[in-house]
Amino acid sequence: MTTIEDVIVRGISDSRGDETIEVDIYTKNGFGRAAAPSGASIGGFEVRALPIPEAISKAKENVLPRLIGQDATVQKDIDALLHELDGTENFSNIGGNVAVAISMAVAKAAASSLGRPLYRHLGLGQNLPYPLGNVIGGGAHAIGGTDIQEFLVLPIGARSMTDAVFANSLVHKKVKLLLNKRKIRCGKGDEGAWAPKISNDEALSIISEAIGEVSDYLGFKIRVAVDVAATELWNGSSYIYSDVHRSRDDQIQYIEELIDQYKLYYVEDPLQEQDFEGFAKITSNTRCLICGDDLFVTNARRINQGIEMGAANSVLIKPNQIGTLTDTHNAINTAKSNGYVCVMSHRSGETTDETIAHLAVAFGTPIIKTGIVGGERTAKLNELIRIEELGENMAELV
Ligand code: 2PG
Ligand code: MG
Repeated sequence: MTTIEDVIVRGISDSRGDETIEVDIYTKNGFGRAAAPSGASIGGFEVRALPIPEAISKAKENVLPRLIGQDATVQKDIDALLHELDGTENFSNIGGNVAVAISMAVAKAAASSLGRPLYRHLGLGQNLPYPLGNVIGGGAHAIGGTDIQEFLVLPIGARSMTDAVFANSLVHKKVKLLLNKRKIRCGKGDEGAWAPKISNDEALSIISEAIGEVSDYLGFKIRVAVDVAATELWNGSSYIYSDVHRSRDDQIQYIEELIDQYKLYYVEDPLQEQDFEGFAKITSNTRCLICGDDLFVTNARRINQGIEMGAANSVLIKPNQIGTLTDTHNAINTAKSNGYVCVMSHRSGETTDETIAHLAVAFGTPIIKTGIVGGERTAKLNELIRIEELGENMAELV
């Protein structure tokens, strides 16, 4: 019943209009479909995505035939097979984009064969994650916008998924009104965040004003967060902002000032992807969540290195950074067993695939970063609203 009978791979369009991999898996009575997302600010230590035509022809020749006859419910074996067929450390042979689409599609086919929601097939059905959504942005997602890649909000006081989702939407709308009031015109970046040409401070003060008003109106707390994506600012010796160059020490001081001044709840990638010591320094001085994205790349080995050094207290989880669900789950377990807060995450190039909504619940990440507007972002948020209907509760956040 759960044996894989057919596999199809194709190229589809993502939210940037770039081609990406989609995989369909058929069992006798089940079906799973998943697509690989893609990043713009890609960590140097992520697994490698192959160009689509090459990825498809290699998959058809070497990978798909080997999946036929496998049991879709034994995820570990499927993922081990993907590693074996690839034979490299970073999926540079079959492509991390092919691997992640297959890994997720197999899990979905297994869940469908067993007549269960994906999150219950993969996990115990834990709690619903709080949505971390970007409201203003720039960096690699909107050239000409802010230097810091993402200014985000997290509705920590919401008591239901619907309240949380719409709190973020209200902040997104309110921020646009405040920008209009200041006669600042802008479009949107890759993830639907407003992309005005303003300073980081201006962005933070506009968002603070917006969350003040929206919190008062809704009666619960909303906090501010940033993803600096500092590897993108780093030129090998300094962090290059449009108005100033900051040394590593200046950058650390700047981040600490932003945390204090704007009471930031969460800072992702405040420093470039190799600076474990710098991350440890910032982490030791604050109660703010310091999250490693390019630093850890969802890789249990790098997370362990961080744990040993006290670098960060939170880990961004992107399945396509590591290539399989088994590796993703390992990364989460490693982080969680050491008290790190895991944040499931989309990529800037997305599809309407909703898998990460289920992964966040199944693997128990208390936060999910997946934008606020745009069909490829709301696909995940709306799936979480549907999961809530099945009786799951919001996660605990302090
Ligand atoms: C990030 C992500 C998602 P990208 O840096 O966290 O917001 O961006 O997918 O471009 O790496
Ligand atoms: Mg990031």
